[in-house]
Amino acid sequence: MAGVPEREAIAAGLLAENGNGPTKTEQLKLGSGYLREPLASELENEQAFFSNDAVSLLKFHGSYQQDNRDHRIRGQERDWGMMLRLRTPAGRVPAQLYLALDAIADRYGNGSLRATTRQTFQLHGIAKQDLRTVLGTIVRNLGFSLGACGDINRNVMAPAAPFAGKGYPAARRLADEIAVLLTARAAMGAYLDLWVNGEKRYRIRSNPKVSRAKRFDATPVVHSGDKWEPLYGARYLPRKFKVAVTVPGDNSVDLLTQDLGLVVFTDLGGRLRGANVYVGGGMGRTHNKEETFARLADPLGYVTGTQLLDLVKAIVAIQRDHGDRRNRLHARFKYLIHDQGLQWLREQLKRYFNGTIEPLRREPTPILEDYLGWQRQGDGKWFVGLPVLTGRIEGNLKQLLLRLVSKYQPEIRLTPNQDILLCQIAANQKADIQQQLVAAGLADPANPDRLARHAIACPALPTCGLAITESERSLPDVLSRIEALLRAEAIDQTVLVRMTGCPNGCARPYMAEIGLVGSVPGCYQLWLGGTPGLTRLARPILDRMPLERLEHTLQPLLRDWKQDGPQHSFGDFCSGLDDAALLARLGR
Ligand code: SRM
Ligand code: SF4
Repeated sequence: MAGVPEREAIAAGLLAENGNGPTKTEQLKLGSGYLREPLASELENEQAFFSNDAVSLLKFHGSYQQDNRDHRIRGQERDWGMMLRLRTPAGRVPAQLYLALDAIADRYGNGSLRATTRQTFQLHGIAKQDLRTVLGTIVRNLGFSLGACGDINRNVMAPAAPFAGKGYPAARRLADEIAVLLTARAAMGAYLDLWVNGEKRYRIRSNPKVSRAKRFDATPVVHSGDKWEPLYGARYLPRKFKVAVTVPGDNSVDLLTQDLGLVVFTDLGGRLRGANVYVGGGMGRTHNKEETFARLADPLGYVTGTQLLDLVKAIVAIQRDHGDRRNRLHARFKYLIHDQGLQWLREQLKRYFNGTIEPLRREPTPILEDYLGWQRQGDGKWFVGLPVLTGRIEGNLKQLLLRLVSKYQPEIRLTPNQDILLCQIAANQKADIQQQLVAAGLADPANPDRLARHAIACPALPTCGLAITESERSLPDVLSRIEALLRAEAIDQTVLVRMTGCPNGCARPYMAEIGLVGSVPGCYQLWLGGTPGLTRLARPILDRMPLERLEHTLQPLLRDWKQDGPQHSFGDFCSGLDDAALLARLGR
């Protein structure tokens, strides 16, 4: 969106005219009958694509209209295909759903599945006329996509590992409860009508822990005033909203990048006692617009378990009422917190939240846990974490997973690192599964290549309409080139690399030790200085590094790091240098 002229921004629904009144997008949401029209009508027509208005609503249902950018030919109709994103709290995908997705990808999609950075699956390349069949099949096979995209709460993240202890079950349960709590009520009706002919039995199964009262009742100020959509109201949120839950010390969910992050504390019996609450993180930015920026969440305090769902609702309601609805580039919760401050939020919470915010509890140093390889769940069962570079499941890997999931019906859990865990494996199934992994070339899933282990990349070209550069397709080559540099300098440590095709930050590159962010075709902004545990923002050091100069640029800096000794991670070494010192150490 860099340099979008104001009139185009207004037409695209990003900005309100003259900075006043509702944007086109806000008007559209309000007049859509809780996210139905014009989508419902356009599903009936013969066109291969939706209008812009229908596309805006389609997002809330979990789908984006895209075209294959490799196939664009000036003057010719685009090669349209819908992207479909699921909503799978804590990354949990039942075997039945996985098998349905595998078949859909082959029959209706581009033949691949893609694990996302928020722990769900995306499918690409679905024709508009197949969308109803595909979404219907997903819903009938325990899947769900309402709220996977759109101005609403997104997929709730939580550690993917199926551990039976150490607070993990409580974190997963809380993530499920928040997902139910923040499901749009009236939009659910539209969703079922559009995709499964209104069959109410497919309504999201309410977690018994989230009572009807908790979900639908609210103090007057938390209630939107709309009786059909009590929490969100008919305009939903000003922008997307992202929540993650974790346990102390496990930062697999990249907690500080979330609008709302919760670190749960449990008693010896594993029961939820409360959570440390973090607010106002976010990655998205736009090149050359300094008023947009990546931001780390601030610690708010500790809230006891019985009050947590009320706090979550209160924070969502504050963003609903006070978030910027006139400028979508400034509409995320992080800007509200940045502009108004934490003290303002505390004052608001006195009205919206009938509970107490205590001082933060101590937490151990966060680690990016990845759960790769074979591990015990702690309940007699096993799970195996399989590394999947960039989350793309196709070819041999797809066939292997199809065989294993068909035979053993494991529960699948996706990690925020785009890896896949096969869970609930009985001890007597382990040897056969391991044999199949060996046959497929995955003999040692616990030890992938060191850079590939934690590197992630967004899809970018050819599907993403916002991509400026390659990302997913270039990452393997970029990693081999950095690996060659590390070897040449005899460096034993690893480096956290993340890559995106534009500044929106879908692979959270601003937390990486080396972040590559597409800036103009063939060139990347170079961000340096994040930490292996995802606790500090990196800094932009170069604006347009041609990718072919990657080695030339990084080699002197890596050599200086090596000389500095192994006591610092690469991110800490870079963070200890000011911009001028860093620039002086880059090959130019
Ligand atoms: Fe994202 C938009 C892909 C996680 C920030 N993101 C998009 C779209 C839908 C492009 C579009 O609007 O046309 C991309 C579709 C590409 C494709 O072809 O599939 C897209 N985002 C993804 C995924 C698939 C990347 C991945 O490698 O897995 C991730 C899906 C997550 C999910 O399962 O829900 C994905 N996106 C993220 C994250 C990371 C996260 O949520 O933890 C971020 C940064 C965190 C944040 O929100 O601040 C992120 N995506 C964005 C933004 C910038 C938002 C902002 O505040 O400015 C956009 C653009 C927008 O919303 O206008 C965007
Ligand atoms: Fe597309 Fe940019 Fe997100 Fe990559 S970071 S998927 S290029 S919006």
